[in-house]
Amino acid sequence: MAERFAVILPALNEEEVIAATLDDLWRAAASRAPAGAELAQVLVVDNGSTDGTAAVARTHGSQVVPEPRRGYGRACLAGMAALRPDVEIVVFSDADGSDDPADLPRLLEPIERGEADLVLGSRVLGEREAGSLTPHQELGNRLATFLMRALLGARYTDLGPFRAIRRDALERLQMRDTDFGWPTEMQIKAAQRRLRVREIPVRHRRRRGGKSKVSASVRGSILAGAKIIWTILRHGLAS
Ligand SMILES: Nc1nc2c(ncn2[C@@H]2O[C@H](COP(=O)(O)OP(=O)(O)OP(=O)(O)O)[C@@H](O)[C@H]2O)c(=O)[nH]1
Ligand SMILES: [Mg+2]
Repeated sequence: MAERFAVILPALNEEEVIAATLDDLWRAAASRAPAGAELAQVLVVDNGSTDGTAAVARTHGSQVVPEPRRGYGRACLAGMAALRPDVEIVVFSDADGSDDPADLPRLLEPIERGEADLVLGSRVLGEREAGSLTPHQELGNRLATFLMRALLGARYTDLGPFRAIRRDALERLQMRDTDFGWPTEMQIKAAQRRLRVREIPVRHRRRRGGKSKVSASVRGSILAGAKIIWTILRHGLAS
């Protein structure tokens, strides 16, 4: 019997784009080869949105998980807590349409073939729409991946949000970060615990609408960047 996968999308005020994001996701899942894992659950974690994100998400085939305490990592943890017992693979994706669900098959295949526990979508290796990553995001990414290699011996090209992981492996990582250190923490722990990790190129687009919460604001970028660097240093110093 085919394995089942779930997609967790943390969302903060994404009313304008969430419908298109979810429609694209279901379409991509429906056009997959029948032998592949089956999309069993789409979880939009509503992180205290003040717009109609939750209502729109509900009418576009997703289950809405409320998590009023803000934070990207908290939203991911809340999504994990709502996974159905039969789900064996978990995909994380942004809610703003930046990740292309057409890349889902390539993200899932190494796990389905039993060759990887964690598959990371790399925006750096993939094709990027002009402006999808700001210059300071690209620079921050380069610094963060350099530090991860220098301090922890972990070789990555990116810290992107689009990724698939075996559920049992994810639970073994005992994720803790409550905000934008979440993807970094996952990658560091995956390397330390010797998960079978693979990076694959993914397409990355500009958000399809709505407002940026992170990269377009100086404050958001500095806070997220500082948290990422701190997460690397903390694990680097402890190891
Ligand atoms: N749960 C949660 N999600 C958030 C928060 N801030 C942003 N998000 C979501 O996390 C994803 C990434 O946020 P974005 O605002 O797209 O950040 P970005 O990708 O750096 O910037 P742009 O795409 O350029 O706007 C989106 O799905 C947001 O809805 C937050 O505080 N909590
Ligand atoms: Mg975005």
